[in-house]
Amino acid sequence: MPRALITGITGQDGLYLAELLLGKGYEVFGLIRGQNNPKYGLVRETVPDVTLLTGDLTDLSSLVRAFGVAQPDEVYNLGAISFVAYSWENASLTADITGKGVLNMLEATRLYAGDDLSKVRFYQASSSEMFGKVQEVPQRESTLLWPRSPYGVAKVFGHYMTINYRESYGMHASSGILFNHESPRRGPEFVTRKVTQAVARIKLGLQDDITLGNLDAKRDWGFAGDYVDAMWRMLQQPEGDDYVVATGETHSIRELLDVAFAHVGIDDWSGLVKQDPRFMRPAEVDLLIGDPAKAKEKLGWQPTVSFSELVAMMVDNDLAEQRRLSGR
Ligand code: NAP
Ligand code: G4F
Repeated sequence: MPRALITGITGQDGLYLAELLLGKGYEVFGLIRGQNNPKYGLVRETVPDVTLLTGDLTDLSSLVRAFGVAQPDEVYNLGAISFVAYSWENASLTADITGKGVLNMLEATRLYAGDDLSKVRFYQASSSEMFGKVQEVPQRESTLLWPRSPYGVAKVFGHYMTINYRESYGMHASSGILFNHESPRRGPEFVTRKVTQAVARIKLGLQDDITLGNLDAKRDWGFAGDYVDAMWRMLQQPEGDDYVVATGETHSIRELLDVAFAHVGIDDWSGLVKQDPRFMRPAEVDLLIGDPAKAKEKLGWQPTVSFSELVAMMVDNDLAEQRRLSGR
């Protein structure tokens, strides 16, 4: 039975990946931080077969101990401060966790493997946010990185460290440059879930309107369940490598609003959406659209959920959740 260690088990991708690996017969270990993590119960309920180990990406000794217990064949480093807007307010913490945390994981992997680095494979959750002020359209593996946020800069550090460990030590280390991926498990701070939650609440008469920032930014949005499959496929390749994972389509926040409101029968949302500079970013990433050709060719990967299906899935989930919570 192969063994996998996942950091970020309490997050959106951690849960989908754990379900995928358990379904494939893996023994799965998840790293969880904090003395009383509020997501502990959710993880226990969603993936009861995962063994939870205490640790923090900023604490190398805790990672070394987790490796000792998990004895993993595959390591998926998904843990991070992942909310871009928050990274300006907490730039140093973001550097420590999202950036240096990757180095700690690579070092823990090397210490665990000792003389036999072939016994373990490593996945790093890199991000399309690294493309920032995009230098090429669509973005591919060779596109120059130009990050626009402390989060993006920290991800670039982790990305190049992963490549460096592959080149320096021959580690089977892969970096997935994943474009935005969403699901009913997406945190409510991200724009897709913020919109689908608000649309559901407006439809049910629980909320009057929604306040957003920049409506013109464009993102390449896919379904998280598809994207964790790409992570797994990377670690099944003979060599570590870097892959863009994306749908190849882009949509603005305005289009997201069109599709989400239309799904509940509201065609004109102009009076329901407000804008506030509070939600604007000091430096914006205006346009993301990925070219997933390499992932398609080498990994046999392709997305299975369209943009409109994804938005409908999230709105339907939020309608059900809000009905349950409100009793309406
Ligand atoms: P998420 O839902 O925000 O989950 C982040 C995870 O990181 C949580 O489990 C969180 O644990 C954990 N974490 C935070 N600080 C930690 C620390 N100091 N030590 C250990 N764990 C820590 O993110 P996601 O959407 O699942 O994304 C997974 C990864 O992919 C992240 O690295 C993200 O940056 C990257 N990524 C995401 C996307 C996307 O569109 N979703 C795209 C590209 C890359 P707590 O619950 O304890 O906070
Ligand atoms: O949903 P977002 O917060 O996601 P963002 O910044 O693209 O980051 C996500 O995707 C990255 C991959 O490219 C990941 F690496 C990262 O971890 C995260 O998962 O914002 C999307 C867009 C931005 O342009 C933002 O300015 O939506 C715009 N936006 C407009 N109003 C808003 C809002 N974003 C949020 N969160 N909240 C708003 O009210």
